[in-house]
Amino acid sequence: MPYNKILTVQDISCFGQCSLTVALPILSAAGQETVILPSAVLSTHTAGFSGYTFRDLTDDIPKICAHWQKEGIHFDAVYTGYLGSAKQIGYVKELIAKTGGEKVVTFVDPAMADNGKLYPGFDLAFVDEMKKLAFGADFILPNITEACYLVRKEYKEVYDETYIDGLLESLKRAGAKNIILTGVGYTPETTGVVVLDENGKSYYKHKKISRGSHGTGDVYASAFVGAHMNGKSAYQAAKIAADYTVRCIEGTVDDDAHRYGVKFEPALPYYIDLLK
Ligand code: PXL
Repeated sequence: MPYNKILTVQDISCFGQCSLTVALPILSAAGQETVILPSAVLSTHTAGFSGYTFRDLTDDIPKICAHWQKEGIHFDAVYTGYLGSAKQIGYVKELIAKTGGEKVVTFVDPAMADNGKLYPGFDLAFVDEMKKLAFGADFILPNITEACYLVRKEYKEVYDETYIDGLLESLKRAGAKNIILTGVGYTPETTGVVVLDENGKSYYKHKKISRGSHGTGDVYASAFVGAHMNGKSAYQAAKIAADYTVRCIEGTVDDDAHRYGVKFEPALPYYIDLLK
C-alpha cells in the first residue's frame, strides 16, 4: 500500500460528523498519513442547527504555512473541503503552491451548496474564489448544485443525461481536469456518480436511500481521496467511496434520533476491505 502524506483543509464541526471529524479517520483507515488544517471551528455543522458558533481561522493559515515552509514540510496530496471565507481560498491556493510536493495531487470538494442553494454564510464572491481553486485542481468532487454554481448553470431537480453532459462540458470548458460529479440519479430509486477523466465518461449507479443525511459528501470525498491515493483509478475509487457511503447511510437510517451525520465508524472495516 502506498503511504502518502495528505493535507486536508476543512472545518472542525465539533458535533455533527462531517468535515475534519470524518476526513481524518477515513484517510487514516486508508493507511495514509493525514495532516489537518482546520479552516474554522464550529460548534455544529450549519445545516439543521441554529445558533452555532463559528471561529474563522483564515488569519492563521499564512502563519501555519510559513512555519511548514521553514520546516521543509511537503505533501503528496492536498484535499480541501468546507472553507471558512473567500479570503481563505486565496491563502489555500498559496499554501498548495508553497507546500505541495513536486507531484502533488490536488482534490477540491467545493463544499458550499446542496439542493439548489448555497449553505448559510456563502455568497457569489465566495463562489468566484472557489472557481479559481476548483479549476486549478486535479480532481473536483461537486454535487449537482455546486457544479451549477461553479459554471452559473440553472439547477434542476429533475434532469436527464443531456443536462448532465452539458454540465460536465461546461465544467471542462471552465478548466476542470477530472470531475467526480456526485448525486446523479436518473430514476427515483437510484443515484450515482459520474466520473469524467482521461478514460472518458463513466457512471456508477447505486441504491438511493430516501432519508437525507448530512456530511455524506464529506464521507464520500474522503473515501475517494483515500482510495485514489492507494492507487485505485478514479472510477474504482468513485465506486469504493459510493459503496462505503451507502453502507454508512444504511447503518444510520433506522435511528430517528441520529439526524445529523452518518454512523461512518462501524463501516470502516468494510471500507478497508474494499481497498484490498
Ligand atoms: O458537510 C458539509 C459541511 C461541512 N462543514 C460545515 C457545514 C457543512 C454542511 O452544511 O455546515 C460547517
